[in-house]
Amino acid sequence: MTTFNFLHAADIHLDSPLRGLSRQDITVWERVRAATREALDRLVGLAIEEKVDFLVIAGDLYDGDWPDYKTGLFFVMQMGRLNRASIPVYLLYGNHDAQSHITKRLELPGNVYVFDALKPESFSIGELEVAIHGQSFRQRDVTDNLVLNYPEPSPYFFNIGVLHTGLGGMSGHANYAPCSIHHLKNKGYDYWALGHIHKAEVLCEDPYIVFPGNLQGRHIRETGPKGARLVSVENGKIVKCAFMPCDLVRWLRLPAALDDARSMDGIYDRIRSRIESAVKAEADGRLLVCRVVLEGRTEFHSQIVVSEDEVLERARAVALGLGDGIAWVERIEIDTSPKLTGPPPGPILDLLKLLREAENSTDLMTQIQGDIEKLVQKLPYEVRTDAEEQLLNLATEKNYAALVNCMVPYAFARVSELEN
Ligand SMILES: [Mn+2]
Repeated sequence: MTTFNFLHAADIHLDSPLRGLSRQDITVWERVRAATREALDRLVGLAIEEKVDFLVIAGDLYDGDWPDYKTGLFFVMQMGRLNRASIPVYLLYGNHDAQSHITKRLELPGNVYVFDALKPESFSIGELEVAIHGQSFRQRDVTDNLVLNYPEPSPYFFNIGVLHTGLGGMSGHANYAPCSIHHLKNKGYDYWALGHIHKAEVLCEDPYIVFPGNLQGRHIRETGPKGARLVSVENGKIVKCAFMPCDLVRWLRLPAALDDARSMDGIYDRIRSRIESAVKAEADGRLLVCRVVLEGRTEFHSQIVVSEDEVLERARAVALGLGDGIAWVERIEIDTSPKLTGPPPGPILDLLKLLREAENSTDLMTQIQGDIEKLVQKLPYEVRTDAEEQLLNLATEKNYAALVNCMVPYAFARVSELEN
């Protein structure tokens, strides 16, 4: 068997927006809006630089149907770069870019081989003694175990299986094309190039079963470095399966303990030092987008709760003050608790008691329902379904009792602040 190397990427979700960052965040918007494109640009650059023998894309190249042809043209342009460098690409479509789901298609250059969606298809690279097997998704919700029909391994060849799968139903991902790790192991292939799960994971090393993760984190649940796998094969054996970052924006949940803060200024100092060290440790020269989670017992708890917007903007100023394009604060999450010097005054205790009992009041619940339901119905569909906001989620789920419970700390903080 021969010696070669290849890149394995998946879940590029080209032109998908980065959630949690909006056009209003003008300071970073220009830089992040094309992040998924630039990540693909980096992947292609990496393929050329490393002189790989081929590139495998294991599904969800596109995020969904294109709004116009620009998305497709950008991909074709990148494939053209690889064509000039004589690097073939083996492309499989997943649930987000299933055959029936994408209405527009463009001519792809001759170096791009697309896996059939009706049956498994194999491509052989004779001079490398490599066989690559895969099947694209015909429609979004493939519920069959596709692996069962994948062909037997080609004898004396290095066999790669390309598959978009939820495996056995991993957290946060729809279980499309389900199969078990045993199905994959028993197939007799040397490397399983999987896609669909956005968190990078090497599930097995004999044979290699790999989710490379997505190429660019797109929201706060996709944290940390994102990229592709560079696989080196010597005499038919994998000698390296290295993670290669391709992202240009990195997401991070950043806890900041405020127990020791003596003033509001002290709180911003704390946020600054947390972001500064995170930039050093985690960003690797990329823009670090942080969700700052304020924690601990602090006498400033109430002040933080009632002036959340101001705290957010001041934290953003702190981040921007560190340097151009180094860090941005996506949001503040308040998880602090009050440091009480004594029992709260009687009226506050009465209010808390009232609020705690509120969820049992049918009258109040009916009234809240009447008010909130109308508001929620007015929201655009995407806002309602993609909400990251806890209160909005509870409102759309019609969980009004939990909604009232969420108001307790806020009401407590407001009243305590009035007291001061
Ligand atoms: Mn997918």
